[in-house]
Order: sequence, then C-alpha cells, then structure tokens
Amino acid sequence: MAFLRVLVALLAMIGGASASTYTVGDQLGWTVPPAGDVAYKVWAAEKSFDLGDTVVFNWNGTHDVAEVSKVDYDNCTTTNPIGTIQKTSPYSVTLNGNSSRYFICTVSTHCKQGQKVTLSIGGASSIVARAFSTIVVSVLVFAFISHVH
Ligand SMILES: *[C@@H]1O[C@H](CO)[C@@H](O)[C@H](O)[C@H]1NC(C)=O
Ligand SMILES: *[C@@H]1O[C@H](CO)[C@@H](O)[C@H](O)[C@H]1NC(C)=O
Ligand SMILES: *[C@@H]1O[C@H](CO)[C@@H](O)[C@H](O)[C@H]1NC(C)=O
Ligand SMILES: [Cu+2]
Repeated sequence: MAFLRVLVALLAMIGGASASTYTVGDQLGWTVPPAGDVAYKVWAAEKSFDLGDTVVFNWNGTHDVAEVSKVDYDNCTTTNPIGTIQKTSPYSVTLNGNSSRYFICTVSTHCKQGQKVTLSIGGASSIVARAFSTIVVSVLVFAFISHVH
C-alpha cells in the first residue's frame, strides 16, 4: 500500500509544520533584563504558543532555568523546583500539557530582578483552529482514499 505510506508521510509533514520554535527574549536571550520583568512579559504576550511548540532558553554567563509553581514564581522561591534545575544553555522546553508553565532563574536575586517567564498555551481559539485543521485534513484523506478505490 504505497499510497498509505505517502499519506502518512504527508500527515507527518503537516503535523510537523504546525509546531513552532521560540527563543525566550529573542535577541535579549535569558538574562537579567534591563527593566524588571517587563521584557519577558512583553515577549510572551506577543507570542501565541500551541501544544507541541518548543521554547528555547539561550544564555551566556551564570544563569539557570527552573520550572516552578505559580506561587513560587510569584514569590521567586528558588528552593522548590519542579524537576531538575537546568544549568546548561541552550535548554529546550516542549509545551505538551498544562496551559501555563512558570520558569525562573535561581541564581542570586535574578528572579526578583525580573528573570522569570510564564509560557501560556494560546487558549480556546488555537485549540479550535487546530481541531478544525485536523478535520479538514481527515476529510481530504477520506476523499482521497475513496477516489483511489
Ligand atoms: C552569547 O555570546 C555570543 C558571543 O559574544 C553572542 O554572539 C550571543 O548572541 C550571546 N548569546 C546570548 C543569548 O546572549
Ligand atoms: C518567599 O520568598 C522568601 C525568600 O525570597 C522566602 O523566605 C519565603 O519563605 C517565601 N514564601 C513562600 C510562601 O514561599
Ligand atoms: C501540571 O499541573 C499539575 C497540577 O497543577 C502539576 O501537578 C504538574 O506538575 C504540572 N505538570 C507540569 C509539566 O507542569
Ligand atoms: Cu540568572
């Protein structure tokens, strides 16, 4: 069934093409930002993250990346990370579940100085858009299969 293999490859391409990669802070990278937590808030607000997207933390110098709870994020509590504190740049996170995830730098007072970022998955509209494109692709696949037979 060669055409099935082609179909699977095609679907993989469509699925892969819809996942994006973002770099935290863009050119700024992951650092103590110049004016409190504004830079990363603005950066995150400009993005529309989806399930399956990858977010890369990129830094020079002494920083790290720790995922924390919202409470620990708000308070910059560095002693209670979810999982391992990442000390090697670059570090990539794939958004695969919870709607909001919270990341801080645990070095010195960097978090309190604004080195913290919230990654929130796009919300209802992006889920609807993704479901819609899945339905369109399925209809095309079924049309193609019926046409072949
Ligand atoms: C790290 O330093 C290199 C060399 O100076 C520079 O090209 C790069 O943009 C820096 N990366 C970040 C994230 O600051
Ligand atoms: C908030 O952070 C301070 C240190 O910055 C810590 O002493 C305190 O226990 C934290 N509070 C909570 C509720 O985590
Ligand atoms: C997802 O949320 C649950 C409950 O809030 C939490 O226990 C879990 O650690 C979270 N997972 C990730 C990957 O953040
Ligand atoms: Cu830092």
